[in-house]
Amino acid sequence: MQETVRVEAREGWRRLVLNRPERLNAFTPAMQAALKAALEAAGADPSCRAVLLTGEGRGFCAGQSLEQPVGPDADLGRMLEEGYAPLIRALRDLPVPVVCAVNGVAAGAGANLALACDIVLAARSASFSQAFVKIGLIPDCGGTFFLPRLVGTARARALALLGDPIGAEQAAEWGMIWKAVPDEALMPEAEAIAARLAAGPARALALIKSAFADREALDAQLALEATLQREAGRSKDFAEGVCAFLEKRPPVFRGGR
Ligand code: T3D
Repeated sequence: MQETVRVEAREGWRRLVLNRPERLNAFTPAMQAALKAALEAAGADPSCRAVLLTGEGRGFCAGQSLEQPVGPDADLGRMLEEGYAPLIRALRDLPVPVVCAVNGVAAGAGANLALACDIVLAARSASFSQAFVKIGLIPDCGGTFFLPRLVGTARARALALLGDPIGAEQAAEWGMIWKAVPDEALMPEAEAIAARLAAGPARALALIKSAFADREALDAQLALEATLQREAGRSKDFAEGVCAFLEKRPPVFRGGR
């Protein structure tokens, strides 16, 4: 069976590669669990002093895998509490820095996974989108925590409410990411940063991460996202959004609360 997350050991650091390229690395529960386990294993290995996260193929990550229509009993709040929130916490709590090399489209949970990392570089051809609203959902995976802090509330609200993609250069201009680089420079630059961090003062790097963590606020926002997503996930608009994606047509949202 194909490994959904490939782990490659380097001198003092690890490269983690999301590996479902035929689905633009969209998240299945197995991939979520594999990424969390890979992060925890990296954190438990004293010889691993930095992590580089990227995606296989032309995409970084297209968010939650949408492969079948959703039934009325789906509890998205529970899926966040048990799946994505522990993953985001594992990333933020990792005592080593995580560099993210966004190699292509980063949508929904994929965009917010990238924003949860410590240093984010993106290829110029990459894009970021809070695609959730296009299927009748709210941003999750900490997006409502990270986005306003990175780009301010005016831009965060428009990105979340419209779900439009923005390119890597715009994302860098807005302060959403560290920098956009030419496509061919992405991996060499990201690897050089990971190697540099791996050779850095490990304790200080861990303490710098802690200083920025704002953990209580993140936990509160993850809990709020789960509550709101539970409600959004019960809506007919969500069911229609997923059907429309699967049928490759625009959704027809009918609203109603
Ligand atoms: O459920 C819960 O737990 C709640 C949590 C939700 C978290 C979320 O992430 S919600 C958001 C989910 N993601 C999306 O809504 C994005 C869906 N994908 C797209 O809108 C587009 O694919 C992209 C804009 C990302 C890229 O467009 P494009 O034109 O470059 O590629 P494409 O042709 O649409 O996709 C290529 C293939 O990947 C295609 O398969 P095919 O037709 O070649 O067999 C497409 O169906 C597949 N794919 C893309 N995204 C997903 C996916 N398959 C499953 N799940 C996906 N999310």
